[in-house]
Amino acid sequence: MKKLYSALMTAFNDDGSINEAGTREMIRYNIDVNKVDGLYVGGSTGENFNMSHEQKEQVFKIAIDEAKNDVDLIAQVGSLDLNEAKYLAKFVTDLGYPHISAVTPFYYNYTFEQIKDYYNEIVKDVDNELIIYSIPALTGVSLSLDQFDELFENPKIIGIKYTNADFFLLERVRNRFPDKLILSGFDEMLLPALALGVDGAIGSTYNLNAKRAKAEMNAFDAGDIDKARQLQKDSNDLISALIANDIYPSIKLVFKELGVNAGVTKKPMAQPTPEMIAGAKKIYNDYLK
Ligand code: SI3
Repeated sequence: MKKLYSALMTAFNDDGSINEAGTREMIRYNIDVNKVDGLYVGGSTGENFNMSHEQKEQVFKIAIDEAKNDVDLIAQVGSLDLNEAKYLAKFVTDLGYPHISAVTPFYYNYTFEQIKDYYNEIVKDVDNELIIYSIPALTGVSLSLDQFDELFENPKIIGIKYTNADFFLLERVRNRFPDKLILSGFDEMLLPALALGVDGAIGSTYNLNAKRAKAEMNAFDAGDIDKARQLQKDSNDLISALIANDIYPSIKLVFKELGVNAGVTKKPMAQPTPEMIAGAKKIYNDYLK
């Protein structure tokens, strides 16, 4: 059974502090209404890389406290500060997170040996399993098939969150590592990723669009490719509109239309403008009502 995860957003107040009530509302909405299989906590969509260390801890605590054992939880602990990544890996493991994930270290053009050392260090002292978060478009780090192979020599490294439009590599990865967990990260490319055999998907737009994405997965599994294509087209109309209106603040604004207080994004992310608010209302009316 393929799994669908929402990449959890963080609700912020205007001053950049965390809006705990709003963050809890989004978690509940994902579990009770969207009926997702899991949440990816502390990822790009959660604005992890905008946050202080204390805020990261706060979000990890809120998410597991609210979600309890209702859904699977993956905590993204990767950080340019390896000591922080190791600390957070232990912190979330102690909180009870069943999986951890870590973005490839970026900015300094690390060598593969350094990247490998980063992953092995993160998992070394924790009794947990790690999913590599590969997102070359934002990190500038592309891992090759052989490099994934080397990382998988560590048995605690169990999979990849594959946010990459390179489908040649995805096919190679899927077939070289049939037992590894491969989760697709680009919501607008879910169908081709399903065709190549991913085990599920993690994404930002599933916060709003999980039911359609689940229906697409089910149609795909049932062999109804025409239906799956139509559902992907409908999803992509929504995703295109969200991207055109600035995706993260817009998802939060659409949440508001759904009666969920999702707060705002944290600066320097864009703050809502009257045009953006009007755009989000239109997106809700056109694609989600
Ligand atoms: O870490 C995360 O929050 C994600 O799951 C990111 C996810 O891959 C999203 N990528 C980014 C950069 O936000 C996608 O869900 C993406 O927003 C969506 O496919 C629209 O392009």
